[in-house]
Amino acid sequence: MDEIRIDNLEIYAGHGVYAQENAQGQPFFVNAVLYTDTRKAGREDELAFSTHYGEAAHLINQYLREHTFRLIEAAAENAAEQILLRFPLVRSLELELCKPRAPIGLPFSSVSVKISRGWKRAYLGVGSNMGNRREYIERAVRRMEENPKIRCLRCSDLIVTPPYGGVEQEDFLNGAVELETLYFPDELLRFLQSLEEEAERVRTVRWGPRTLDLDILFFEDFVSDDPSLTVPHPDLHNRRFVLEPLSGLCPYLRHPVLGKSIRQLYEELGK
Ligand code: A4P
Ligand code: MG
Repeated sequence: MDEIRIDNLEIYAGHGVYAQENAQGQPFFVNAVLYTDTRKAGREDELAFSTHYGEAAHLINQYLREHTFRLIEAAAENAAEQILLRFPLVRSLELELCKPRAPIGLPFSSVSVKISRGWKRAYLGVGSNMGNRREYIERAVRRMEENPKIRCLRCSDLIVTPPYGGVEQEDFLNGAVELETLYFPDELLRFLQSLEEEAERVRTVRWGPRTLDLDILFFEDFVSDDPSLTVPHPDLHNRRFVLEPLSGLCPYLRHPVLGKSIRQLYEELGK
C-alpha cells in the first residue's frame, strides 16, 4: 500500500502521569505513516481522491492539545483512532509519539510508543429462533451500522434453516454479515454480546433457542483456539446455515486454517 508520511510534527501538550506535566505541558513529536491508495490522486492530480496531509497534521495537533492523557500509549491510541475515523481513505496507519523531555532523571534523547492500527474485515454469523426473528436480527444490524467503529457493512439474505446440533427447537432465521471494524477481535465480541443482551437473550441450554446469536466467523486471517474466542468459528465448515449465506457474500474468501474457499467448503458439504 502507498504511504503518506508526516515526520517529526512538534506538538506542545500536557500528557503525563504527574500533575505538573499536565499543567505545564512539554514538547511531543509525532511520526505518522498513513497507508492509502494514492494511484487515482496521482493519475488525476486531484486532492479529492487523496488524504490532505495538512488536515491530518492539524487534526493530530488539535486532538493532542485539547485532550490530556496520563500515558503516551493512550494519547497515541486515541489520536490514531481520530485519524482513522476522520479520513476514510486511510486504511491503516503507524503512529509514533515521542516524548523527549519525559521526567526520567537520566540522560536520554527520547522515549516513544509506536502503534499500528487500521480497519479490519470480519464476517459474522447471525441467527434467531425466538419471537420476531427478523426484527431481532435487523435491529442488531442497525446497531452495528450506527457504530462509528464499524463501516462497509453488507448483510446476506436471511434464510430459514432447521435446527442444527440435536436440540429440539423452532426453525432458525440465519444470515451472514461482512463488515470492517476498528475493534480488536475480543472487543468486537464484547460489542456483539452487548447486542445479544439488548435482545434479552437468556442463556439456558447450549445450542438452545435464542432471540439473537452473533458469532464471529472470520476476523481477517486471525486464528485463535482460545475457548472464549475461537476464530475462525470451529464448526462453520459443517454448517449449511453458515456457508450458504457466506457464499453469497464472499465465495472466494479462503479459510485460513482449512485452506479452502467458502464456495469449496459449501460444495463439499453438499456431497
Ligand atoms: N465464543 C468462542 N468463540 C466464539 C466466536 N467465534 N464467536 C464463546 C462468538 N462467541 C464465541 O457462546 C458461548 C461462548 O462462546 C461465548 O461466551 C463466547 O465467549 P454463546 O453464544 O453464549 O452460546 P451458544 O451460541 O449457545 O454456543 P455456541 O457454541 O456459540 O453455539 P453456536 O455455535 O452459536 O451454535 N441451528 C441453526 N439452524 N441455526 C443456528 O443459528 N445455532 C446454534 C448455536 C445451534 N444450532 C443452530 C444455530
Ligand atoms: Mg454463539
